[in-house]
Amino acid sequence: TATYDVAAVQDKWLPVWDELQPFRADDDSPREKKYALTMFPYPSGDLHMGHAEVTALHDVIARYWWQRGYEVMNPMGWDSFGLPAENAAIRNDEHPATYTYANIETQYESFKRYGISFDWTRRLHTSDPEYYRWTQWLFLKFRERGLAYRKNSPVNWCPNDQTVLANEQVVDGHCERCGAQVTKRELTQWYFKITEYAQELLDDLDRLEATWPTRVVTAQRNWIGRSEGAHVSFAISGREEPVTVYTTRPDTIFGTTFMVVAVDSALADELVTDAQRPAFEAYREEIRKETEIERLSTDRPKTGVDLGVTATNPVTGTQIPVWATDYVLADYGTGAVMGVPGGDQRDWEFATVMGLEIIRTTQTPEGFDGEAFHGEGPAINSPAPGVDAPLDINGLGVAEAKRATIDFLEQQGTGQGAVNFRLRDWLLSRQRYWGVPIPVIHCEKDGEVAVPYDQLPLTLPELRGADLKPKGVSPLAAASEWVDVECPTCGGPAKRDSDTMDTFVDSSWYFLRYCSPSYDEGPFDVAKANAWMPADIYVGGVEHAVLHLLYARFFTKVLADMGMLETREPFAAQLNQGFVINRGKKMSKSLGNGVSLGDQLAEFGVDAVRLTLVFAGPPEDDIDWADVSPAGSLRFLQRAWRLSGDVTSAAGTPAEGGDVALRRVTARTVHDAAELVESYRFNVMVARVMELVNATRKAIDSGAGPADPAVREAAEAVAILLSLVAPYTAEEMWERLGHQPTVARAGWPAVDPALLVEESVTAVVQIQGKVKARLEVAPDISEADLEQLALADPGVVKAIDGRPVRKVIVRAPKLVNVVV
Ligand code: ANZ
Repeated sequence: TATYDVAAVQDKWLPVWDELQPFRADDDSPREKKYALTMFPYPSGDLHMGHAEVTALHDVIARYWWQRGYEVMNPMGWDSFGLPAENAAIRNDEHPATYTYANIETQYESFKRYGISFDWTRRLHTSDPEYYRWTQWLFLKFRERGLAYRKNSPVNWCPNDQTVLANEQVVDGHCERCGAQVTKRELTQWYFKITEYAQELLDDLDRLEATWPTRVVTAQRNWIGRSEGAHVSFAISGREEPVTVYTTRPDTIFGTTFMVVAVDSALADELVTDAQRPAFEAYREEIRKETEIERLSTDRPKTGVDLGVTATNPVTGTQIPVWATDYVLADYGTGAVMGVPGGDQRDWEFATVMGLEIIRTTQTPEGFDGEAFHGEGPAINSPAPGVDAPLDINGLGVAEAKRATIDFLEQQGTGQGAVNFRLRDWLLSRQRYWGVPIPVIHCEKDGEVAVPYDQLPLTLPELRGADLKPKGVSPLAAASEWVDVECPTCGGPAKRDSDTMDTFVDSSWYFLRYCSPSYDEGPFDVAKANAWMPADIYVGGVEHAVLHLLYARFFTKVLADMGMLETREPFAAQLNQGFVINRGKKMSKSLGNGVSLGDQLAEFGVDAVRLTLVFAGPPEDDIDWADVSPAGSLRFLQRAWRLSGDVTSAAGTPAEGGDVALRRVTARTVHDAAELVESYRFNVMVARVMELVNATRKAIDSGAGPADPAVREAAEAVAILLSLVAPYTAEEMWERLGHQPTVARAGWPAVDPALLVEESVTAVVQIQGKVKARLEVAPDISEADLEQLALADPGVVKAIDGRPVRKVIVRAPKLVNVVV
């Protein structure tokens, strides 16, 4: 018997597919469009197991859509600016482009061989001037809309990468890229005003909930962090202007026994009295050495300094002390907090350490023996017994008490209901070379001047090796020939902005560029983008739950407001794959448990590796390479392939009249496979194909025989279903079954619905637990249909005898229990 030569089959089909280009998406096709998007890689090294997994999973969906008759756009490109290339360039004394484009070529060849159905005519690289020209264009448009601006503020600084980081790039106080502890610096930097879209970014998550992974939606909600409360003004002794605090609990105003201000805020510096200044400055020096995690840590003793002034509680008129502390953050809310030890644990600890008064304003539940209480309960001490105050909220629940307090403050003119977001504006400047130059010129006379649109792209100067060493300012600042320019407005001497953009800017719109990748009148052809967008599926890693996905959503909304996009959300549905691990652990050099994709492909072939990744389990789960069997996958593929050689009926033979039992299995498998793919249960789909292979083998060897047309029908179905996962094997089978390439566009097998109706099953109808009727029903009857049938049955109607039905319990297809 012939053997299945994996390498030969790969070598055979690759050039044929290259020639046929079966996955080229036609913008003008009359078919319904589907946009299958997967996260594009950084070009660092060759592809690894992670890439192999995510693209194998993603390809199941893209290839399925082609088979179902859609026009599918499945593009791929490279997120090719960024630090790895720059660091490699410093190490190797070369230009970052060398490393970048060499790796892109390597990955491109690997992707091709790996057989993913990408439309390579749409390939893009974010580091190409043709691409970043439009990143610069978008930046300038955002700036015109007031959505890109510069400000001076304390920023996150990575001392290792020598660059600032967005809040989103700081993970537990460390640089998300290199792991170094992040410090703070005061710098003037560019920001995108993503906060302007905070409410919409939050609201639209409600609609994404049905089609996005829950953990992504939750992570975004938490990151945006909306809270509702009030701004409350406190008059300050010896100062004209009051200080406003932000609180989520205005109802606790009667329990406010002090005010705390962020020690590193301008406000604290302004408020402190001369007498307290030395103590204040000493304390501030101490705090400046701390990291944000230390500051927010709940298990450190609270610290602070009395600023020497007092504030007046607007409701009670009480004078309270004003302190500076590190547990209040300068850039959240107003940087000042009304201290309520009874309701906030940090305030409780602070009051305890400093000897400040504690007044509970919410009734604690029976047996409560904790400290601060922030649960539900009626307001108490609001005002305290015997105290005369213009507001009385005693007895009200938290929500009513909040509302009543806000109403009062608003009438009194000392406060206002307010909404606050945790989300900050997106800091986008980076002090690195290998990124998009910010197209702005700074002129002493004219200030910030945009580089004229007709001068875009503003390309990077040629720097290499040691020129790129991090020095705290961008390497571009030292490239004087590039940096020193004439002001476009006055012609006088001016300097280019020497920072480059965060690479997340590049990836916030690449999915739009794919829709018209060589368009040169704008970032994308509006009509084409509207025809393809939103992407119907976005497959990628959950590590992007916040950063990339939030930024891309923000860009989409701004572009919609610019009239360039109809959709306000870029990704209609999303799937996150798990990790490929080995022996229970993440693959890493130090553990020596890495699995080389190249080795696996060489040993078992592309299809066996792809099949293994898809078959291992639900896509969201981690895959432990120690628990799976690419050798077993290969054996299965050989079994499937062998079927195609055994079929003896001619191609085109109608299957009618063939073995009905096998035809039923085929029909059921094809029918279920569609549902399984659409619900991302790819592993179950593969299992079903395996069963179909077994059934076909049995029919050939000991049943209908190789000439039965049902056998051909089954083998062809196997080839088409396998084309979603194992394209080489499927193509080879298809050819051996007498067809022209490519199986990838053969079309989904037609299913005769009559073959899906199985013999009926008996459903029992009980009333008060007693059997009153038996019904013959289809095995896949729905609960609703079964209930309706049961209640309409004459025997059942008679037994109910007009009594009201209190409850119907349906267990389709076997049981209906009626309670009257
Ligand atoms: C009084 C109060 C009483 C508070 C109470 C809570 C409970 P979220 O929900 O995250 O928005 N806060 C306000 N600004 C702050 C800052 N810059 N740094 C640290 N804490 C700050 O949190 C809002 C609450 O966090 C506010 O409500 C304030 O404390 C505190 F029983 O005010 B609250």
